[in-house]
Amino acid sequence: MLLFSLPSLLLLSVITASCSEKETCENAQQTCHVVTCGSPGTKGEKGETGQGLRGLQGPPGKLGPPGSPGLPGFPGVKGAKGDSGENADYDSALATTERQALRSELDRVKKWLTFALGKTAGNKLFLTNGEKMTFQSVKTLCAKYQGSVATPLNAAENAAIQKLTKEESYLGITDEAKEGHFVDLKGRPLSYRNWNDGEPNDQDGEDCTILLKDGKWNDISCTSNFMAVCEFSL
Ligand code: MMA
Ligand code: CA
Ligand code: CA
Repeated sequence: MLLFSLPSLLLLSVITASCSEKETCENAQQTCHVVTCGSPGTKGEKGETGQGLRGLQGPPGKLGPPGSPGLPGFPGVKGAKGDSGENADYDSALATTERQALRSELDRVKKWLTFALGKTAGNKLFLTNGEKMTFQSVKTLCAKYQGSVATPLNAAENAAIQKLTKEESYLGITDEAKEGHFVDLKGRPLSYRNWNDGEPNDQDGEDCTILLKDGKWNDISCTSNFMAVCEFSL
């Protein structure tokens, strides 16, 4: 039996192919007018109970024992300086006592240094490193230690330098600036002199001064090597 003519069959197959299989029957009806809705079939019987043995999750367990303490933290930032306190006079008196104690200790150390290594005259300390060198090197050496080249201002200072070393030593006295006009290293004219007989003679252009072993002075070449002696105020 032939239910549809051939052109009708072709049209129906085109219309049904344009409708998605996932659409509900009602949705399909809105767009596909040829589709009609059938009544739902009867529901199948419920399946057998599964074989699963797993029970429900139990309650949380008891709290564990406490852990060991962590490492110490970093130190905090330093606090602001406190106020001067209730008794600033006491603090000041304490500071004075400490200053006096330091002064006393410093004096003791200076005495040890002088006893072992130096010679003094008035408030001057004369020291040597025991090396012979040019005049320029002596100036540089003494400046490095915040002293200056030994320059006797009187017989006592002259004797102190003489006793410090058995060698001939440079003095801080020259006529480099003006020939025949001997001055100290600050350019001041001499108030004390102890030239040897016949000196200064500027032999071959001598512009520096040395202390001879007998304490007398001689002018000498500044590039010759003599003992380095420096002076320091006490
Ligand atoms: C002599 C004497 C000095 C001079 C030195 C140079 C030893 O003393 O003439 O005046 O400075 O020689 O070496
Ligand atoms: Ca000279
Ligand atoms: Ca000379």
